[in-house]
Amino acid sequence: MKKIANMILVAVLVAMMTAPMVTARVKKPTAARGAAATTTVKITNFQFTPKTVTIAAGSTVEWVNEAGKHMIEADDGSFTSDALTAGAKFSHTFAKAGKYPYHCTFHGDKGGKEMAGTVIVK
Ligand SMILES: [Cu+2]
Repeated sequence: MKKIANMILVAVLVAMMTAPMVTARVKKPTAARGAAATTTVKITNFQFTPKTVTIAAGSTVEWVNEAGKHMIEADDGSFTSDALTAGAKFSHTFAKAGKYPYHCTFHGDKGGKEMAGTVIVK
Protein backbone atom coordinates (compact mmCIF):
# COMPACT_ATOMS: atom_id res chain seq x y z
CA MET A 1 0.00 0.00 0.00
CA LYS A 2 2.84 2.36 0.83
CA LYS A 3 4.29 1.88 -2.67
CA ILE A 4 1.04 2.89 -4.32
CA ALA A 5 0.77 5.93 -2.11
CA ASN A 6 4.32 6.94 -3.06
CA MET A 7 3.56 6.45 -6.76
CA ILE A 8 0.49 8.67 -6.48
CA LEU A 9 2.52 11.30 -4.65
CA VAL A 10 5.18 11.23 -7.39
CA ALA A 11 2.53 11.47 -10.09
CA VAL A 12 0.94 14.48 -8.37
CA LEU A 13 4.32 16.20 -7.97
CA VAL A 14 5.21 15.60 -11.63
CA ALA A 15 1.82 16.94 -12.70
CA MET A 16 2.32 20.06 -10.55
CA MET A 17 5.80 20.68 -11.92
CA THR A 18 4.88 20.21 -15.58
CA ALA A 19 1.57 22.09 -15.45
CA PRO A 20 3.09 25.59 -15.79
CA MET A 21 5.26 24.37 -18.70
CA VAL A 22 2.22 22.97 -20.47
CA THR A 23 0.39 26.27 -19.98
CA ALA A 24 3.36 28.21 -21.38
CA ARG A 25 3.56 25.91 -24.37
CA VAL A 26 -0.14 26.39 -25.10
CA LYS A 27 0.04 30.18 -24.79
CA LYS A 28 3.13 30.73 -26.94
CA PRO A 29 1.75 29.86 -30.40
CA THR A 30 -1.28 32.09 -29.81
CA ALA A 31 0.94 35.08 -29.03
CA ALA A 32 3.20 34.34 -31.99
CA ARG A 33 0.23 34.03 -34.31
CA GLY A 34 -1.21 37.30 -33.01
CA ALA A 35 2.06 39.11 -33.66
CA ALA A 36 2.35 37.80 -37.21
CA ALA A 37 -1.29 38.17 -38.17
CA THR A 38 -1.62 41.89 -38.82
CA THR A 39 0.96 44.51 -39.71
CA THR A 40 -0.09 48.14 -39.72
CA VAL A 41 1.04 50.65 -42.35
CA LYS A 42 0.25 54.29 -41.61
CA ILE A 43 -0.76 56.70 -44.33
CA THR A 44 0.45 60.18 -43.46
CA ASN A 45 1.91 63.16 -45.26
CA PHE A 46 1.58 61.55 -48.70
CA GLN A 47 3.64 58.52 -47.78
CA PHE A 48 3.27 54.99 -46.47
CA THR A 49 5.08 54.24 -43.20
CA PRO A 50 6.87 51.90 -43.15
CA LYS A 51 7.39 52.02 -46.90
CA THR A 52 8.31 48.33 -47.01
CA VAL A 53 6.88 45.67 -44.73
CA THR A 54 7.87 42.01 -44.59
CA ILE A 55 5.21 39.57 -43.41
CA ALA A 56 4.60 35.82 -43.27
CA ALA A 57 2.31 34.22 -45.85
CA GLY A 58 -1.26 34.22 -44.57
CA SER A 59 -0.77 37.49 -42.69
CA THR A 60 -2.72 40.68 -43.13
CA VAL A 61 -1.59 44.23 -43.76
CA GLU A 62 -3.86 46.95 -42.46
CA TRP A 63 -3.43 50.45 -43.87
CA VAL A 64 -4.66 53.21 -41.59
CA ASN A 65 -5.23 56.58 -43.20
CA GLU A 66 -4.36 59.35 -40.78
CA ALA A 67 -4.72 62.33 -43.13
CA GLY A 68 -5.98 63.26 -46.58
CA LYS A 69 -7.68 61.17 -49.22
CA HIS A 70 -5.76 58.19 -50.54
CA MET A 71 -6.39 54.94 -52.38
CA ILE A 72 -4.27 51.81 -52.24
CA GLU A 73 -3.76 49.95 -55.49
CA ALA A 74 -1.48 46.97 -56.14
CA ASP A 75 0.79 47.55 -59.13
CA ASP A 76 -0.45 44.21 -60.53
CA GLY A 77 -4.09 45.00 -59.69
CA SER A 78 -4.37 42.11 -57.19
CA PHE A 79 -5.92 44.40 -54.55
CA THR A 80 -7.49 47.84 -54.55
CA SER A 81 -9.04 49.80 -51.71
CA ASP A 82 -11.86 52.29 -51.87
CA ALA A 83 -10.88 55.94 -51.69
CA LEU A 84 -9.89 56.32 -48.04
CA THR A 85 -10.67 59.47 -46.12
CA ALA A 86 -8.93 60.35 -42.82
CA GLY A 87 -9.57 57.65 -40.22
CA ALA A 88 -10.46 55.00 -42.79
CA LYS A 89 -8.74 51.61 -42.91
CA PHE A 90 -8.11 48.98 -45.56
CA SER A 91 -6.88 45.41 -45.02
CA HIS A 92 -5.58 42.79 -47.38
CA THR A 93 -4.46 39.25 -46.53
CA PHE A 94 -1.50 37.91 -48.50
CA ALA A 95 -1.78 34.16 -49.00
CA LYS A 96 1.25 33.58 -51.21
CA ALA A 97 4.90 34.47 -50.90
CA GLY A 98 6.10 37.19 -53.25
CA LYS A 99 6.80 40.89 -53.64
CA TYR A 100 3.74 43.12 -53.87
CA PRO A 101 4.46 46.70 -54.86
CA TYR A 102 1.54 49.10 -54.47
CA HIS A 103 0.89 52.80 -54.85
CA CYS A 104 -1.63 55.49 -54.06
CA THR A 105 -3.95 55.89 -57.03
CA PHE A 106 -4.05 59.69 -56.51
CA HIS A 107 -0.47 60.50 -55.49
CA GLY A 108 1.73 57.70 -56.81
CA ASP A 109 2.26 55.32 -59.66
CA LYS A 110 3.49 51.83 -60.50
CA GLY A 111 7.15 51.07 -60.03
CA GLY A 112 7.49 52.82 -56.66
CA LYS A 113 6.88 56.33 -57.96
CA GLU A 114 5.96 59.05 -55.48
CA MET A 115 3.49 57.73 -52.90
CA ALA A 116 4.18 53.98 -53.03
CA GLY A 117 5.17 51.02 -50.89
CA THR A 118 5.96 47.32 -51.00
CA VAL A 119 4.72 44.28 -49.12
CA ILE A 120 7.17 41.39 -49.09
CA VAL A 121 5.55 38.07 -48.20
CA LYS A 122 7.80 35.22 -47.10
CU1 LIG B 1 -2.32 59.38 -51.66
